[in-house]
Amino acid sequence: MVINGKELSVSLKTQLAERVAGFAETYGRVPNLVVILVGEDPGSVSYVTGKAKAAAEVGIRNTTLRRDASISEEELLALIAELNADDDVDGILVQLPLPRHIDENKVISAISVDKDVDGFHPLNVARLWLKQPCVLPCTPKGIIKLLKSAEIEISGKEAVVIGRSNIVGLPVAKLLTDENATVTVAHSRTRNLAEVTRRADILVVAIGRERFVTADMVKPGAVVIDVGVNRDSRTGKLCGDVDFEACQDIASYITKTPGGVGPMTIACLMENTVECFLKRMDK
Ligand code: L34
Repeated sequence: MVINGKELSVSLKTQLAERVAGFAETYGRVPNLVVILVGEDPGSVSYVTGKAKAAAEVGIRNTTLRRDASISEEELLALIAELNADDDVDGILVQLPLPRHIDENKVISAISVDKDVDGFHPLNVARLWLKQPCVLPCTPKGIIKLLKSAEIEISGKEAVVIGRSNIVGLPVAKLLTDENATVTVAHSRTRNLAEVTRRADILVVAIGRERFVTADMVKPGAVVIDVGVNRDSRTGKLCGDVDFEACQDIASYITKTPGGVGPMTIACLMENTVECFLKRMDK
């Protein structure tokens, strides 16, 4: 069975739109999300466009600020400081990756933790690991929602995450642990990777290599969540980290790229923006 992330994202956005519809009357304004895009990376341009479109659908005000790849770290930090100080801004997102001359950690830390809709700020990361209320990173949050929507039991299951990034691999491993899965984080130095992944009842793949996961790596009946969004080197079309054609008959549930995790990332960003807005209105 294919878990349809596109469909679930539509229903999540529809529910959010219904809530946001009352905000102008209750709070005098709607949530305001500012996205900063540095450079012209085609993937980033496409994702940021998707975010603007979703914001419009939900009724969230959105501005995308495009800056040249040559922007200095200092200029970018100054822009963030300005947005931090702007009371009309509820969420600030700096699309990653950034050009190499800019220190991503410095930029993420500069965003006010109350406006950190990505959940990437060190304080939000700490809160996540301490199980304190926090903004959850969008992709891991979307993955848990996908699993729950398909009524997949997580508790007690063997979960294997391939990839150990701060954005996906590590936080999704933490969320799966909190759902009482037994979690293994595999990565480029893992020995006998196929042996490890074949143990997985739930396999989450976030490495960014096209069709990296082949049929022999998947246990029959496993749930396979493909986080990858790659350009197929042969056809130029989007494809995931999982060889979907080969794995779909082995897995019990599987996501597809496009139409899987990506749209859920964006829907969860909308939810996080609403959460940050409401928390700011409360203060
Ligand atoms: N700051 N940087 C920051 N926050 C994020 O949450 C992200 N991410 C990742 C890259 N950098 C970021 C995203 O937005 C990945 N990502 C993302 C978002 C959306 C989609 C994919 C990745 C998505 O919508 N994918 C569609 C296809 C889009 C297309 O046609 O290009 C899909 O169906 O998979």
